[in-house]
Amino acid sequence: MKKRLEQLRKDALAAFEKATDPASIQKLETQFLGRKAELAKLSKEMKALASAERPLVGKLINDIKKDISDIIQKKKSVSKSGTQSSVAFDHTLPGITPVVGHVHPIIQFLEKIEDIFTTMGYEVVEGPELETQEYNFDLLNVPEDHPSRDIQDTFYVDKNDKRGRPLVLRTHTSPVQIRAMKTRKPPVRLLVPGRVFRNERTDAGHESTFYQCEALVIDRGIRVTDLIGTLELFLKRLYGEDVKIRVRPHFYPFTEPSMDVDMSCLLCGGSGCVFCKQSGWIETLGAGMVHPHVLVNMKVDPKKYSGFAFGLGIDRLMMLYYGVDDIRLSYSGDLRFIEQF
Ligand code: FA5
Repeated sequence: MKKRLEQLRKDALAAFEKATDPASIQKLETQFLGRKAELAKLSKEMKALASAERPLVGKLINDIKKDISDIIQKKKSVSKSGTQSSVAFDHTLPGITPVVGHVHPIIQFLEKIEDIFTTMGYEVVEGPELETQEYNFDLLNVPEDHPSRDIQDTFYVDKNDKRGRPLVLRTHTSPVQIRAMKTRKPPVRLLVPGRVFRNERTDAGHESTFYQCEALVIDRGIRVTDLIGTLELFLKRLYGEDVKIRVRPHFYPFTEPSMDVDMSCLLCGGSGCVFCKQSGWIETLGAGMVHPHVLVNMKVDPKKYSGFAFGLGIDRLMMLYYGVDDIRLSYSGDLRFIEQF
């Protein structure tokens, strides 16, 4: 009996070794472990054996069953993973292109501006979007009851500063002038890009969230002509030699004298369109010579030093650069717009 059992083990293992597909493994399982299998018959015949021999043969039968079960398990897992991989991974199928984002057109444009100014020796600094009224207004020569606060109406948040006044979403990048000068001494050339917020009624040229880029230069003997020369050089580097600029007197509490600088509308070539409100000009930035009070707030002596500052409206400059006629497109999240850049 032992001989028959050993032969059976040999035959079974050899048969399973050759089997590759699940159907033939299943067939062999029935053939060798089923109720009518040779092994089952031999188990029944065990009763006829001498009692001394029975445990030995019983153990042998169990060993053979275990060997056959092990090889079935092994074969099934190989055949299963083989089947899965052949179905799930087909090298010849075209791949799925992953969706890859890219830098927003406003930030791409801001980087161009930073490049122009950093080659002129400017240092790029940033400041917080949530500001105290002190930095956003007071230290820029805009006291609490000053009417020019109304021009930059903003969003106040439900959190107070140390003086118990609500914090504001900054209305411009100018507060960073004061913050930056806490740790610097003249001469300085600073560039401050960032997001600003205003309680605006939106239209093709106005948003309630938009980008500005502030510049601050303080040194001995800085004059208005340095300011205008810098702006002209910057705008020509950005848009080309043909660009025309127009300087108009304006009022900003933090500069004296102050001016607004317009650029010829590149969308309509100056003939008038919805973006330039039919005027042929676009207001692109505010500028001026830093007010002596503001210099004092920066702990800079106005008798020794003078400076200029300007705040570029990045969105509008970007629109002129690419020919975009509605500012709201930039913040719409519309991929048909974003993917063009
Ligand atoms: C200011 O914000 C001043 N802080 C600029 C400044 C800095 C003046 C330093 C002097 C010295 P103003 O409110 O004009 O100024 O805004 C500056 C520019 O931001 C504008 O010329 C315009 O291009 C842009 N801008 C203003 N409001 C909006 C708006 N709602 N949507 C889009 N762009 C705007």
